[in-house]
Amino acid sequence: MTATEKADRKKTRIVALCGGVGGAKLALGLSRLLGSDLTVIVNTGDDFEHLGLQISPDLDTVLYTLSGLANRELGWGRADESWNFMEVLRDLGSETWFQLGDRDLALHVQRTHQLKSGRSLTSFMAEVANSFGIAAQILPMTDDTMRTTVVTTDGVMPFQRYFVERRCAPVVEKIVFDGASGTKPTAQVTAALNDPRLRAVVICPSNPFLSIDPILSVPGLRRLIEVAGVPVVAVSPIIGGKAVKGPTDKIMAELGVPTTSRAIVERYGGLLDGLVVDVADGDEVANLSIETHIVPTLMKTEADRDGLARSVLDFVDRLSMATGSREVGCR
Ligand code: FO1
Repeated sequence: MTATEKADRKKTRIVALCGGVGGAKLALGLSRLLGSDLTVIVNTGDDFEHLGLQISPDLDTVLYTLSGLANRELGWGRADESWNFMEVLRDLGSETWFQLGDRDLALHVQRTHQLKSGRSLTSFMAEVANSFGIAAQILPMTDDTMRTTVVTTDGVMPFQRYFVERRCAPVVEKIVFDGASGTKPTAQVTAALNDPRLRAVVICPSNPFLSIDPILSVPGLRRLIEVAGVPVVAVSPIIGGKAVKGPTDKIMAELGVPTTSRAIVERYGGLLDGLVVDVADGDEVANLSIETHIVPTLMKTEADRDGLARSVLDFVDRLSMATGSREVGCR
């Protein structure tokens, strides 16, 4: 075997599944360690058309985070933003419940134009990521349309109306992924999960119900992970019985699910080989049926993000060595 063939066989590549803010922080840490060896598959169930524009909030959060352009205070959108467009919209009496900054706006206008011209979301995001200097691949979970819809005690509402306009206040009864059965994984998603150099699949600490479930609802995508033959690990979004940010714990309570890391494992239903859990929840995950890695998971600083990413990679490699790559992941 030549040196090039040997290098090609090395398992270097990580696929991360990711939603918005929380997940993107770990994706950033992973991207700093892995560069082009990282592929991030991102939820597009939150996407919607607003003011005639195609908005892809989670893709854009990952894009801005990995390029260092993210607005850290807001958790979404761009840093150094101005809001002239919104001010004029307000003066004109238009809807302003969903804030679009001037710099951010350019991305939505360009995406809308390109998609209308027949370009795929995957191809558009690849070009933008490249122009932003991102080495990792950022892939929409599908190029087809799936829309997260929230059934609440106040009625059925599209995701962004529930999340942004209503600030997650309505009580959730059910979450539905409209159009899921008509979607398929893209060629790029399939290739990333079939890649012989795949080292592991990492589920970022995103909301399992709102951000990861839509990804796993793309028909065939979950199966691609199951047969990949590599460790599959999740980082729990729960710290000390609470979600760090966002409505994860509120939604879990409303759906009658305990806000525990154990419940996260049950949610992923047999997909996981390992769970990364915060030190505050170490006792709670004793006797879990899968391996656990108990470390601080709160990511406040760059050092936290890098440290957690490094720790997750150590964990997946430990799992690979312990189980043998032929057994791990062959569910
Ligand atoms: N989140 C908000 O809470 N309020 C907003 O006005 C808002 C605008 C917005 C614009 C572009 C974008 O890419 C994201 C935006 N988000 C906003 C965040 C986003 O809607 C949610 O955080 C995600 O969908 C959940 O992951």
